Amino acid sequence: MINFEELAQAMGDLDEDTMLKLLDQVTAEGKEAADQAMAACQKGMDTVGELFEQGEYFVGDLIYAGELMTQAAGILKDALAAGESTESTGTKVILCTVKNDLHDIGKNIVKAMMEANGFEVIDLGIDTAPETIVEAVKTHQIKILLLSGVLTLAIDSMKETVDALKAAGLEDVKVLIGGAPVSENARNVTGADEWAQSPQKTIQVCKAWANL
Ligand code: B12
Repeated sequence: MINFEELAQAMGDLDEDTMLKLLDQVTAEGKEAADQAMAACQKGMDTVGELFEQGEYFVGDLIYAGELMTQAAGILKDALAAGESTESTGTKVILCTVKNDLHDIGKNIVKAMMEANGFEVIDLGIDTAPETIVEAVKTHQIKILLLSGVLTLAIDSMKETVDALKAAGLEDVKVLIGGAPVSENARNVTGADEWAQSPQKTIQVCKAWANL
């Protein structure tokens, strides 16, 4: 029986050895355990964030937490995607973290899940300026754009990106915003078409947009 509380605690404590030991058990258990493990890891990251706000952890700890979380996501990736239909949908999407935001772990999880569901994902990386996104949308003739952001500030960059698309005459491109600060209110403010917190909802919405 996997102790997910212990996993959340290990992530919060930045205890790599315990994390690796528990994740090793998870991968032997399959998808449901992987979903629960991912939730536990995120809970651990919330603890890291709280300790950072309280001044107990510093930026170096955030960097290390990011490395641990990346490692965990890499270990869980295949188990999380187990059972998905990997047959190509023939649909290309662009995904990136918006300007002024360097967080990419959530984005990378969404990318892996989209690819596991047969989408071709063009990943523009982090801190992506609206002009870069508009250029890429034109070059690759994209109809679906996924914007990731974890900082509250990211909402401003998402709005700038939607405005830049409209200014370039690309109103027909569907935009989904995702990440911790995103909500229905943020969707309204930014002018995006949809919002999501989970890769699962993103896949559903993208399939509907692509008429799959
Ligand atoms: C690791 C980390 C970092 C690492 C990131 C490394 C990396 N490669 O990403 C580094 C060290 C770079 C970092 C830097 C900073 N960070 Co930081 N960081 C974190 C931490 C601890 C974990 C983030 C994480 O990876 N979580 C796990 C992943 C899986 O969760 P996620 O990113 O939220 O993604 C999930 C969802 O949001 C969603 N999602 C994400 N993207 C998308 C996209 C789509 C399309 C969809 C559908 C869903 C989706 O799906 C994912 C899976 O469920 C968080 C605390 C927290 N509670 O998350 C703080 C946190 C995000 N950071 C914070 C801060 C303040 C900073 C700094 C300003 C610190 C500083 N003083 O320098 C800088 C900012 C740098 C910048 N300009 O971006 C604050 C943000 C506060 C705010 N509301 O704006 C937080 C919340 C910590 C805190 N409580 O204070 N950070």
